[in-house]
Amino acid sequence: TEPEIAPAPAPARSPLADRIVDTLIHRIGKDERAARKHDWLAATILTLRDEIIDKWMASTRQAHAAGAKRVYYLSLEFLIGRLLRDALSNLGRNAEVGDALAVLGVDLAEIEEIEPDAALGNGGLGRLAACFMESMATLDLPAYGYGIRYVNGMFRQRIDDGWQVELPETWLAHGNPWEFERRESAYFVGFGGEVIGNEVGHVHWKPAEAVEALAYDTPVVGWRGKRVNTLRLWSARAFDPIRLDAFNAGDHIGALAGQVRAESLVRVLYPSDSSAAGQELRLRQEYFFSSASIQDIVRRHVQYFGDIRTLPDKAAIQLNDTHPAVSVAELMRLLIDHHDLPFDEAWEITRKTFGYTNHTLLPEALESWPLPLFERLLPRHMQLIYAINGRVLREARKSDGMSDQAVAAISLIDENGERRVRMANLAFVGSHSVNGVAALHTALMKQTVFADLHRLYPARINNKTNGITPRRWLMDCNPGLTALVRDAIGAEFCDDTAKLQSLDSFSNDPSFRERFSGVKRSNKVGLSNFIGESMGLRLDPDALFDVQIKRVHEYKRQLLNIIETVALYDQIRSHPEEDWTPRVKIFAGKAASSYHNAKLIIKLANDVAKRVNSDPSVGGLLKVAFLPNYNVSLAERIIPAADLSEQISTAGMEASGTGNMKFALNGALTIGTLDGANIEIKEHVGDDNIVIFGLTADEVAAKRAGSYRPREVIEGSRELSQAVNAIASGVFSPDDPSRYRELMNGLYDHDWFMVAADFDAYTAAQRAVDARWADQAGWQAAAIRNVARVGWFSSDRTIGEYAREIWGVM
Ligand code: 26M
Repeated sequence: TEPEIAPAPAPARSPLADRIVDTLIHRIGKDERAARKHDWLAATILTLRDEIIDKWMASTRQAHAAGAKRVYYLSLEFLIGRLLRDALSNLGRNAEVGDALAVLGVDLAEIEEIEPDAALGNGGLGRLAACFMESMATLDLPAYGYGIRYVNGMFRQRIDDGWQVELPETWLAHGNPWEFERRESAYFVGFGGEVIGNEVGHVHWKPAEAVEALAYDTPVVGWRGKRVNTLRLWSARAFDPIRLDAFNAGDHIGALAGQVRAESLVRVLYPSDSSAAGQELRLRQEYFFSSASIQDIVRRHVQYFGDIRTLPDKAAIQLNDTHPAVSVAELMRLLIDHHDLPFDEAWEITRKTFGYTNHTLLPEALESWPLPLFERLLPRHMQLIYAINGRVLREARKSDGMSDQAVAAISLIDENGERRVRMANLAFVGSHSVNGVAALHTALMKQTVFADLHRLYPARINNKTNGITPRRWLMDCNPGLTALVRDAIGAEFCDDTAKLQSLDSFSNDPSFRERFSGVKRSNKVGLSNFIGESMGLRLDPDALFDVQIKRVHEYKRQLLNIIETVALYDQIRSHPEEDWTPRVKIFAGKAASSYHNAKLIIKLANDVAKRVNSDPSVGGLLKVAFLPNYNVSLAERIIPAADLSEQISTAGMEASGTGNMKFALNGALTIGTLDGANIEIKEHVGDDNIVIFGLTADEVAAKRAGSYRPREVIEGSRELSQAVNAIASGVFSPDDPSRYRELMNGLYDHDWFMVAADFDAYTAAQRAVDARWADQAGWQAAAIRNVARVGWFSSDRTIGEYAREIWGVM
């Protein structure tokens, strides 16, 4: 008989484990045996939060004692994702907390996985704000983020029979252990009503309605826990939550109407990243959060420094796109109506305080509000905007060579047709700095949308190329690669990604290349298992993983990728004898709920996937996967497993892109156009380590201005016409053969996004990718060089530039 083996004694509980259990009992109200995963998650976060609070208070005290200038980042979106892993790793507590939980029989990775993904943003702009918050804490800058605490953030996407279905996401369902409700920080925000008094005497705005803005603070932990900053999100409540007179008179619903109206302000994030909504509720959201934030900033300044006139020395307010642009008028109102400053002085303070970042040149995304709506909702701000406009237009008329047309383009009021307030012009004239987010984008700002404003204020536009935080987008999402890099070049890159450069020479080291491709392979196995379990699709981890994940928009050209996939499918079937590179085409992304073509493109990707994946004649050579519900957490899973990064927007249309940077940092090669930050990525990684194709921005502009005939282009390309015809005639939609007829007709007739014009160059580039893949040593070397050479795209570098060149805080 076998000797009996005594069970190993349970390892002693660490003080940390004891604290987690204590939190579980006393703050969650559960004992160990009753606790479920969510309870352990909350107990872990609350325990960690207690430690963060000490650093948080120290950071606040330090800024106060130093009389430091503070940075305020105003954004209607913060796409922060999950926070636990990020906080643990920035505090260097990953292993310790993992061990403590293991002793309690809890798997840290498992509870990390059930933390809700805070999706208070649409895409690039919101994620940038989140990366910036982390980098500002890392660089030890006293900074506050201001935004809205949406009850429903970005919708959850379900794919039903290939179609996108939008469901509400309830990220607060289990409560939010990260946040602190600040009952003491509440502000009155008014709407409507009338302005009393005149320009000469004392002016007073008497709003018809008001809500109370209530602050919720989330700590933002910088790398190595050096500093903890605050993300302050506003919620709304009625002043009288219930009108007792109405209630007692029997009007039970009417008594609650104020509360319902207030809550509607923070109910949902507008789920569009490409077209201005134009609805009254959106303007109300913008003003609500701008007013609360500016009041808070002004209150803090006066409390700390006593004199409102020193505001620009002690506060830099950055406007994340035009969504908070009404802040310019709100600060003017507070300075003039509440602090009794003369207009000129108020204007100087305002301009010195604000900076504005533009994120898109798409005309349909430029915000403007019908003048009657603006005037009804914000009558005092409308007066101030007229006064500002008068000043600016007088300046414009005085300057040499300004045509009437140029003056009209500078005006804050669009007089073409229905009169509208132009928020970009307001943000521009109200700021001392206006920046674009990549070199090409900034150049185009000067040439197009802001050409006349640029002539009037030639020193104002500047570039700040975007960046990404290497903590979340390398160290946390790709521990395998991080460990490998650390073994090779030491840990210095963790504090300064420029140090990744030393990895460059390892691209020539066969044994390193072997280990590097081993890490990539194991990430691909991980993703394959996830896709297998979640959608029942089996993938070959040795195939080339070709990935396009981003919001679905015509200018991002998922359609180009899908048509190329169809053409490839065709080729593989016609020439089965050829030596095809096994590929997995991975797509993910959400479409704005009202964006018809974007939703149809999602359906098409799913229809193509269905057909291709079930066709035995392509063997295992081609698979197509559309992963539902793209969000930050899914990106963290997919990016480390990618071989090829699709960045194929029509040149001149993607302001920067930031996914492009995340993929390169994780060792994927880019196939892309000369657009946005792709151009700068190419300059950093070198022409041999990126695959560039297609029209340049200038060529696109010239084609659009000239006589571009897409029909001729399509008919002149056998591969393209076959693929387009197949889609148009219902090969992929036998249940509804005309489903894609209109979509394909759009290519023949206008092709605004130059899908046809770039198709041949794109397929040629894809076949060049195949050839490179066949040379695995060469491929891995190029991938390693990407990792080594894109350290510059850290948001620490970006924020350093903002701090020195715009905010004056470093
Ligand atoms: C506006 C009005 C009403 C409702 C929604 C909007 C709106 C919301 C988000 C408009 C645009 C929005 O986002 C634009 C955006 O995400 N731009 C992206 O910004 C990134 C960060 O700078 C860049 O990398 C991307 O290229 C750019 O598309």
